[in-house]
Amino acid sequence: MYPKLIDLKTVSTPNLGSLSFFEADHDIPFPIKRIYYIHGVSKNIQRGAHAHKQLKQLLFCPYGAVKILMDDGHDKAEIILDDPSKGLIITPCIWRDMLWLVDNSVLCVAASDYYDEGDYIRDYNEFITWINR
Ligand code: T46
Repeated sequence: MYPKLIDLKTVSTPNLGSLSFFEADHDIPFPIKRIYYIHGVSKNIQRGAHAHKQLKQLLFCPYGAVKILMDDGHDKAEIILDDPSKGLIITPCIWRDMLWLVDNSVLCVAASDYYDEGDYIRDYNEFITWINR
Protein backbone atom coordinates (compact mmCIF):
# COMPACT_ATOMS: atom_id res chain seq x y z
CA MET A 1 0.00 0.00 0.00
CA TYR A 2 1.40 3.39 -0.96
CA PRO A 3 -0.58 6.08 0.93
CA LYS A 4 1.87 8.35 2.66
CA LEU A 5 1.46 10.80 5.55
CA ILE A 6 3.50 13.93 4.95
CA ASP A 7 4.36 17.02 6.97
CA LEU A 8 3.04 20.12 5.27
CA LYS A 9 5.35 23.10 5.44
CA THR A 10 4.18 25.18 8.39
CA VAL A 11 5.23 28.63 9.51
CA SER A 12 4.34 29.48 13.11
CA THR A 13 4.35 33.07 14.31
CA PRO A 14 4.36 33.78 18.06
CA ASN A 15 0.84 34.74 19.24
CA LEU A 16 -0.48 34.68 15.66
CA GLY A 17 -0.90 30.97 15.02
CA SER A 18 0.40 28.96 12.08
CA LEU A 19 0.22 28.93 8.29
CA SER A 20 0.58 25.65 6.43
CA PHE A 21 1.06 25.35 2.69
CA PHE A 22 2.07 23.03 -0.13
CA GLU A 23 3.01 23.58 -3.72
CA ALA A 24 2.15 21.32 -6.63
CA ASP A 25 5.15 19.38 -7.93
CA HIS A 26 7.42 20.79 -5.19
CA ASP A 27 5.75 19.37 -2.10
CA ILE A 28 3.35 16.84 -3.57
CA PRO A 29 4.20 14.51 -6.44
CA PHE A 30 1.56 15.65 -8.94
CA PRO A 31 0.11 18.80 -10.49
CA ILE A 32 -3.12 20.01 -8.88
CA LYS A 33 -6.14 20.43 -11.17
CA ARG A 34 -8.92 20.52 -8.58
CA ILE A 35 -9.50 21.41 -4.95
CA TYR A 36 -12.61 20.27 -3.11
CA TYR A 37 -13.61 20.10 0.51
CA ILE A 38 -16.24 18.28 2.53
CA HIS A 39 -17.93 20.11 5.38
CA GLY A 40 -21.09 20.16 7.49
CA VAL A 41 -20.67 16.48 8.39
CA SER A 42 -21.72 15.14 11.80
CA LYS A 43 -19.59 12.88 14.01
CA ASN A 44 -19.81 9.14 13.16
CA ILE A 45 -20.89 9.77 9.57
CA GLN A 46 -18.93 7.68 7.08
CA ARG A 47 -18.46 8.69 3.44
CA GLY A 48 -16.38 7.26 0.64
CA ALA A 49 -16.81 3.58 -0.27
CA HIS A 50 -14.98 3.87 -3.56
CA ALA A 51 -11.59 3.75 -5.23
CA HIS A 52 -10.09 5.73 -8.10
CA LYS A 53 -8.54 4.22 -11.21
CA GLN A 54 -6.05 7.04 -11.95
CA LEU A 55 -6.63 9.93 -9.57
CA LYS A 56 -3.95 10.96 -7.06
CA GLN A 57 -4.99 13.07 -4.11
CA LEU A 58 -3.66 14.88 -1.07
CA LEU A 59 -6.13 14.83 1.83
CA PHE A 60 -5.78 17.19 4.77
CA CYS A 61 -8.00 18.23 7.64
CA PRO A 62 -7.63 21.90 8.64
CA TYR A 63 -10.29 21.56 11.35
CA GLY A 64 -11.38 18.56 13.41
CA ALA A 65 -10.54 14.90 12.95
CA VAL A 66 -11.36 12.41 10.21
CA LYS A 67 -10.25 8.78 10.11
CA ILE A 68 -9.24 7.55 6.65
CA LEU A 69 -9.69 3.79 6.20
CA MET A 70 -7.81 2.36 3.23
CA ASP A 71 -7.79 -1.02 1.54
CA ASP A 72 -5.61 -1.99 -1.43
CA GLY A 73 -7.39 -5.33 -1.86
CA HIS A 74 -4.73 -7.12 0.19
CA ASP A 75 -3.91 -4.95 3.19
CA LYS A 76 -5.90 -2.44 5.20
CA ALA A 77 -4.58 0.69 6.93
CA GLU A 78 -6.09 3.57 8.89
CA ILE A 79 -4.82 7.08 9.44
CA ILE A 80 -6.40 9.79 11.55
CA LEU A 81 -6.09 13.27 10.10
CA ASP A 82 -6.38 15.55 13.12
CA ASP A 83 -3.49 17.93 12.58
CA PRO A 84 -3.72 20.74 9.99
CA SER A 85 0.00 20.42 9.32
CA LYS A 86 -0.30 16.80 8.08
CA GLY A 87 -1.41 15.57 4.67
CA LEU A 88 -2.15 12.13 3.31
CA ILE A 89 -1.20 11.28 -0.24
CA ILE A 90 -3.44 8.57 -1.69
CA THR A 91 -2.38 6.89 -4.89
CA PRO A 92 -4.85 5.23 -7.32
CA CYS A 93 -6.52 1.88 -6.66
CA ILE A 94 -7.05 2.34 -2.92
CA TRP A 95 -10.55 1.68 -1.63
CA ARG A 96 -11.26 4.39 0.95
CA ASP A 97 -13.79 5.33 3.58
CA MET A 98 -13.72 8.50 5.64
CA LEU A 99 -15.16 8.45 9.16
CA TRP A 100 -15.90 11.77 10.86
CA LEU A 101 -14.59 11.69 14.43
CA VAL A 102 -15.56 15.26 15.30
CA ASP A 103 -18.68 17.23 14.26
CA ASN A 104 -18.08 19.62 11.37
CA SER A 105 -14.53 18.49 10.68
CA VAL A 106 -13.43 19.80 7.29
CA LEU A 107 -11.77 17.40 4.87
CA CYS A 108 -9.89 19.15 2.06
CA VAL A 109 -8.55 17.43 -1.03
CA ALA A 110 -6.09 18.52 -3.71
CA ALA A 111 -6.61 16.27 -6.72
CA SER A 112 -4.47 15.52 -9.75
CA ASP A 113 -7.36 15.76 -12.21
CA TYR A 114 -10.77 17.21 -12.92
CA TYR A 115 -13.90 15.50 -11.62
CA ASP A 116 -14.68 12.41 -13.70
CA GLU A 117 -17.25 9.92 -12.45
CA GLY A 118 -15.72 7.41 -14.89
CA ASP A 119 -12.58 7.30 -12.73
CA TYR A 120 -14.55 6.01 -9.71
CA ILE A 121 -15.06 2.38 -8.76
CA ARG A 122 -18.00 2.34 -6.38
CA ASP A 123 -18.55 -1.42 -6.14
CA TYR A 124 -16.10 -3.39 -3.96
CA ASN A 125 -16.24 -6.57 -6.07
CA GLU A 126 -15.57 -4.49 -9.18
CA PHE A 127 -12.60 -2.95 -7.33
CA ILE A 128 -11.12 -6.40 -6.62
CA THR A 129 -11.61 -7.38 -10.27
CA TRP A 130 -9.97 -4.10 -11.37
CA ILE A 131 -6.82 -4.52 -9.26
CA ASN A 132 -6.41 -8.14 -10.38
CA ARG A 133 -6.98 -7.38 -14.05
C1 T46 B 1 -12.62 10.98 -2.58
C2 T46 B 1 -13.05 11.33 -1.21
C3 T46 B 1 -11.91 11.58 -0.27
C4 T46 B 1 -18.64 16.57 -7.97
O1 T46 B 1 -19.61 16.92 -8.67
N1 T46 B 1 -17.40 17.12 -8.15
C5 T46 B 1 -16.32 16.77 -7.41
O2 T46 B 1 -15.22 17.31 -7.60
C6 T46 B 1 -16.49 15.76 -6.41
C7 T46 B 1 -15.31 15.32 -5.55
C8 T46 B 1 -17.73 15.19 -6.23
N2 T46 B 1 -18.77 15.61 -6.99
C9 T46 B 1 -20.11 15.02 -6.75
C10 T46 B 1 -20.23 13.53 -6.99
C11 T46 B 1 -21.36 13.14 -6.04
O3 T46 B 1 -22.60 13.39 -6.67
O4 T46 B 1 -20.42 15.23 -5.37
C12 T46 B 1 -21.21 14.15 -4.88
C13 T46 B 1 -20.58 13.55 -3.64
O5 T46 B 1 -19.39 12.83 -4.03
P1 T46 B 1 -18.95 11.48 -3.32
O6 T46 B 1 -20.14 10.73 -2.87
O7 T46 B 1 -17.98 10.80 -4.21
O8 T46 B 1 -18.22 12.07 -2.02
P2 T46 B 1 -17.28 11.29 -1.01
O9 T46 B 1 -17.16 12.17 0.19
O10 T46 B 1 -17.73 9.88 -0.77
O11 T46 B 1 -15.85 11.19 -1.76
C14 T46 B 1 -15.09 12.34 -2.02
C15 T46 B 1 -14.57 12.31 -3.47
O12 T46 B 1 -15.66 12.15 -4.38
C16 T46 B 1 -13.58 11.19 -3.68
O13 T46 B 1 -12.89 11.42 -4.90
O14 T46 B 1 -11.57 10.38 -2.77
O15 T46 B 1 -13.98 12.42 -1.14
